[in-house]
Amino acid sequence: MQMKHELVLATRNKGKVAEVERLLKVHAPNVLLRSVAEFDLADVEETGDTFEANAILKALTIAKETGLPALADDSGISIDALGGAPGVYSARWAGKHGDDLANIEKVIRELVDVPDSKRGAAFVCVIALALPNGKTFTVRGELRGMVRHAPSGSEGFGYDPIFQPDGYQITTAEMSPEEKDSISHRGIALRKIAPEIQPFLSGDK
Ligand code: ITT
Repeated sequence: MQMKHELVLATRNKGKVAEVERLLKVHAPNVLLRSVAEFDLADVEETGDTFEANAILKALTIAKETGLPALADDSGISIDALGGAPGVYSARWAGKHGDDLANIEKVIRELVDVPDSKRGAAFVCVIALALPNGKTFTVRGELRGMVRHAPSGSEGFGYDPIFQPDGYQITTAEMSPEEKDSISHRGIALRKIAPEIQPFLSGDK
């Protein structure tokens, strides 16, 4: 039997954890995922101004602190009419980190006068792998869509209730988890990185 590679999932967001676990179980079955919650570590401060910088910062900090390889996700929504904001500030857009309802309300208010033709947006996800020795690797996934005027649906997390992907009439919060995975920014990034994990961990890449 092949040995499983241990990998610490360096995210505390429960919505993301569920999606990453679901996708890696299918696309990287040889990886034994451990949670950052198993270790007594402080939160990593996200000081970068790009998704790539923050994903690397999170993965590298956790890899160094645990002595194990780590995988981190930095993600968010980039809204055309807001010049790409909230971007890396998506989790704390309304002030308090991770207050999904307040974040949604703030975006709805900011776009109140913006017509449908100008409500384009993208969900962006950068996944980083890091080793305790400093080696890193990143991939990016994006999903284009538009911002709805009002929330709809109760699946998913974050901005899902107001995000309608291109080609759909429903929000990502109205999709089954499997349907969201099949098109999402995180699904795209994880399917890209899955085949790279084993070579990366065993030093072949
Ligand atoms: P970790 O840093 O612990 O991974 P976090 O929630 O702080 O968790 P980020 O800084 O990457 O993570 O912020 C991501 C935010 O972007 C998240 O809180 C949501 O508001 C939003 N977001 C990311 N992916 C999303 C998705 O699939 N659906 C809806 N909103 C999403």
